[in-house]
Amino acid sequence: MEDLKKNLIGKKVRRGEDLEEIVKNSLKKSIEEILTKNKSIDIISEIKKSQKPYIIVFFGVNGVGKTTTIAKFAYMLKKNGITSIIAASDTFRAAAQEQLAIHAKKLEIPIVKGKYGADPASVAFDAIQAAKSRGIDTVLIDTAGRMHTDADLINELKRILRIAKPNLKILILDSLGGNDTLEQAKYFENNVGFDIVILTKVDADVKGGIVLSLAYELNKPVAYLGIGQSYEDLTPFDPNWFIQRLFS
Ligand SMILES: Nc1nc2c(ncn2[C@@H]2O[C@H](COP(=O)(O)OP(=O)(O)OP(=O)(O)O)[C@@H](O)[C@H]2O)c(=O)[nH]1
Ligand SMILES: [Mg+2]
Repeated sequence: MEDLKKNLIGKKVRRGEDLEEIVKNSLKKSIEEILTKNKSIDIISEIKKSQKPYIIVFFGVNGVGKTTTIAKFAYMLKKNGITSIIAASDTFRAAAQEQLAIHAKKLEIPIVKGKYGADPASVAFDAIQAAKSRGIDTVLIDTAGRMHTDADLINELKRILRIAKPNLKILILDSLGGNDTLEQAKYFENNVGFDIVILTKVDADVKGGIVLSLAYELNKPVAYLGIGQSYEDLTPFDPNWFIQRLFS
């Protein structure tokens, strides 16, 4: 709104010019500036030029799509000629291990599992060791969903991060999460920090306004969008696509 005031008040409008169009275009420009301010890294080239293994931890609240996103991510890496190993560090939720093992099998990617209730940080550690000894490019660490009310799980996540020392921390957010989503992002930022966001379930016909709040309030880029439930359904975030959708 401040931008609009600054850019439009006092502006001369010629006869026949479409006022609505002028306001819309000014708003689009402001939104574009906000969205392009925080450049997301090119993860593929980052991995290719980094020392092996490149370690990524995925986290977020329950059910946002962490595990599914890891499978999509591993698929994307594979298509780019990058090998990965998955650490099933969600030893908390029933069947989490099996869910990830099914993906790993389908994708023909190695996985390190842990027993139900086992220490998730040591599962991550074992996966990193395996990657080192087998020359695998990336380690993708899945974690249990956690609410900010759950101090134990947050401390556990801190421990995983301390031991894994990841190159990249990815917060998974659900585009259907509504107003709570920004609060989640703030909470994770203040407690463990994160580098980029992957926003899931964008196929559910949402405008995804959270993208704008993240960029504006937290200076965090959305790097990828989840746009469905199959492996191909992970796409790099494109500000122009988002703006078009917002104004459609
Ligand atoms: N439509 C749609 N569904 C998705 C997307 N990403 C994930 N899902 C679905 O969301 C549900 C939860 O996904 P999971 O990957 O198990 O979520 P999670 O964050 O690992 O869940 P917890 O480990 O229990 O915290 C599953 O039914 C997924 O298929 C997406 O981009 N679009
Ligand atoms: Mg999961």
